[in-house]
Amino acid sequence: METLDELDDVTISRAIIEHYARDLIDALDTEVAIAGGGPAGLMAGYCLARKGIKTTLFERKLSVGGGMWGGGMMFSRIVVQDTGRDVLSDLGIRTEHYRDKYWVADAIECVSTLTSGAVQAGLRIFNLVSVEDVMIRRDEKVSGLVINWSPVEMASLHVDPLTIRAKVVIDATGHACEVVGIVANKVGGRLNTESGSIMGERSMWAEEGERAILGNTREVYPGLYVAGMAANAVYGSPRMGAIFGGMLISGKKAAEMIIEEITANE
Ligand code: 48F
Repeated sequence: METLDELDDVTISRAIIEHYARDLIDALDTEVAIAGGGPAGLMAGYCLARKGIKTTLFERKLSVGGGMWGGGMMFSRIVVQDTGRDVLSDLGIRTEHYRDKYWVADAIECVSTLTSGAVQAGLRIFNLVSVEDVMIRRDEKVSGLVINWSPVEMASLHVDPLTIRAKVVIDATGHACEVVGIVANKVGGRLNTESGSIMGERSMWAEEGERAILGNTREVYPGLYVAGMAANAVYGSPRMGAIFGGMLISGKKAAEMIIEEITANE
């Protein structure tokens, strides 16, 4: 009969603490820091990591995936158009043709495969961590993120945060566009929008939302890019429901712009 090796509980604890602390210390200086692990943040992280750019993603919740798990109203299927389908196919995610330009994919397969691809490409993800502030220096450029444990935030505990330095930050926090909100409110900076401040998300209109999202994916403040639903919220474009091609392509576009910027500055 097979016997299990003797296990020491404290060795297990030591392994967990040492490895996590090692990885967090390594992440203190990162090239790109992403707030939010929904489809846009994960896709951006995947594309950056694949190019060998040191990228760290912070997700408030226990699980990454954001609004993708639940498809539309908890029917866990998502819809993409042809371009979105190409992105899913590149990741090895299966799609079924519905009709015309519409393709359907299993939301669970999308989140799990995208997450696995991103982590294996080198993206470092810290879940249960909330971004609560940004680091700003005299040049008025966002130069990092201020983070804390989500349970600290949830319990409103008076615990000071820690800081991550980054060359570039991406706000991929979805509808709430939290990082851009922090810059607008606390830094008082003028954003690269028509009004100089957050324009606010508009009501559901899939076609217009999908059309606008790529143009809205850009550097909204020095050092701070915005991707995914946050981009449409910042630039005053509509939400679009359970059609996800725009989210994925927005994450990819943010990554491409940042790769260009980092490469040009090397
Ligand atoms: O909301 P979310 O999925 O944003 P997305 O990637 O995709 C939007 C779609 O899911 C959907 C849609 C499709 O048409 O409109 O809504 O743009 O993912 C955002 C993630 O960011 C996390 C949040 O928990 C979620 O998983 N998040 C939000 N604020 C913070 C954060 C924060 N301050 N710190 C860390 N994570």
